[in-house]
Amino acid sequence: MYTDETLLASIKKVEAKRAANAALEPRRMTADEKDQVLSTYHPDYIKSQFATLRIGPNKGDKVPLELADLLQGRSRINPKDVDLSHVDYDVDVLVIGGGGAGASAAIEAHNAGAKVMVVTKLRMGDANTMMAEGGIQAADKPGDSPAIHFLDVYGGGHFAAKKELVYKLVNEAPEAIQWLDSLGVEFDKDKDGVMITTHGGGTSRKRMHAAKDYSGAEIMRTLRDEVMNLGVPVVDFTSAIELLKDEKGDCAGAVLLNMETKEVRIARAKTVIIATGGAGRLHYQGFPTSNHYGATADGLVLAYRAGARLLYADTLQYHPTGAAFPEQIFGALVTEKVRSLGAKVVNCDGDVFVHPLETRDVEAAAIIRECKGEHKGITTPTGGMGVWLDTPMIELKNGAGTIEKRIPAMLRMFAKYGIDIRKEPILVYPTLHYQNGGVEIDTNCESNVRNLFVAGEASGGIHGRNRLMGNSLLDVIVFGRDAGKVAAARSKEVQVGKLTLCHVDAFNKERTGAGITGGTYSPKLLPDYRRPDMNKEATYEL
Ligand code: MEZ
Repeated sequence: MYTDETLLASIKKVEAKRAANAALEPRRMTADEKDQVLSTYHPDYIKSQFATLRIGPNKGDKVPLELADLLQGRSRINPKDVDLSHVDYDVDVLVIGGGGAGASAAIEAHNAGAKVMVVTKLRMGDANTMMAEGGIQAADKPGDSPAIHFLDVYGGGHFAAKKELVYKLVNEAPEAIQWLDSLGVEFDKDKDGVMITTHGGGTSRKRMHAAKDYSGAEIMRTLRDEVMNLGVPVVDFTSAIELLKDEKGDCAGAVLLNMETKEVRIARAKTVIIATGGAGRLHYQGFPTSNHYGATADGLVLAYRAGARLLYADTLQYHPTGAAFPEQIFGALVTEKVRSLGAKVVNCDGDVFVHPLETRDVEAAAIIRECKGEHKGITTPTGGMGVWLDTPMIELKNGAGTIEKRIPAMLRMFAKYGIDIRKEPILVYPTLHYQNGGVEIDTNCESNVRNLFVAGEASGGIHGRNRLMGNSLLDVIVFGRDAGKVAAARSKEVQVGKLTLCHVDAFNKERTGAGITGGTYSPKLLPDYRRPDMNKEATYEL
């Protein structure tokens, strides 16, 4: 509920201009204008927030400060204390991560006849896929094509994506939708059974398929059921803390840590798939996040220490519309679908200052500029910043009942705090949403470490330097499935040699050589929200 006088006065201005704003077709920014707003206001351009890596395969590259700490951090194990002669799990394909990519990989690897095991530090489905709201892209309607989808992805990513990965993403998208439909995902359909599709930021065609505004939960529910129905073993509350190699230098499993008992277990595997998701819980630059609790960049750390190269680990996605108020949902995702359905962002005077569907990096930077540069933002009752997202425009444009029908989760999220988004605008500000880069992969999802595959948000190269809405749910399905199939096929020809942790010793040596001592234990595993003055017993280092 809004009670603050200044907010109420600003809302009056928004209401007065609503009808005119709803009818307005704001112009798109030129390429130069986009460059200008990005370089001045996007957090990725704040040089002081990045460090140069001193060791590892990406030595010399810049990454966010918090990530540099983890990538160059201390292993949680001392290799000489780990007994590699006792193997607890022996499988063909070890999938690390229980989100959309991990589940898709496990299903396909199992279907290809491999002995698969999923290990996840929380529970199956506790992942960013579950949190995804607005939808999944696929060019499967007349007037659209994978070629047009390719242009949108490639341009939206600033022409930096690996073209062969984009090619695969867009070409396999229609089949990914059919696969999900056949597994039982309840996509929004019209009365004739045709899937309803909408625009997202930077899409030139309406190709966003959705299950209301809980598309990710619907997809994850279905995938999780399939994993369970197939009887794929899932070891939960257990994290991978180092990868294992064999004496040939190929990936050969992982050291696992039971998060409850702190017991260490050895999983030998012919192939490993990292599907550990993103990094929002590292709260880069102090941003709140829309991410799941487990999003702490663990896969990047595991792979990096084993010698895998990262690509574009310096580019993050700040979703333009995180909730800025009330405090209880600070940083939570306000899906882009709200803007797809017709809501626009407006400033404290009720003026539209940006097209609502610019690509995410541009839209987010424009909102930050409006608040910090133009001083036309709104100070929230708790002292934060935001602009209005004028949600009542949706029903002006599409008729009463649209919000309840198409974005019921948004309606409920704000209703809990006495805000009726059908009648009142909401306060939004960018929130840390996605890791655009990650471990570099080829079209087989393989990293430069043999038999180490990566799928989903932990991989890098598919989206270039900026991802478009709805291409993440797509990427976890397309690349997750393929990683499962390829890893299963590869496992048939792999003979695992003697297990080693020599790469961890080598990494430790490199740290010492670079003068890095002490430092953070990594992978991080879980965020730490305890106050700095609290007694922080070291939790997971051994
Ligand atoms: O792809 C996404 O990140 C997505 C669909 C988010 C959203 O705004 O709903």
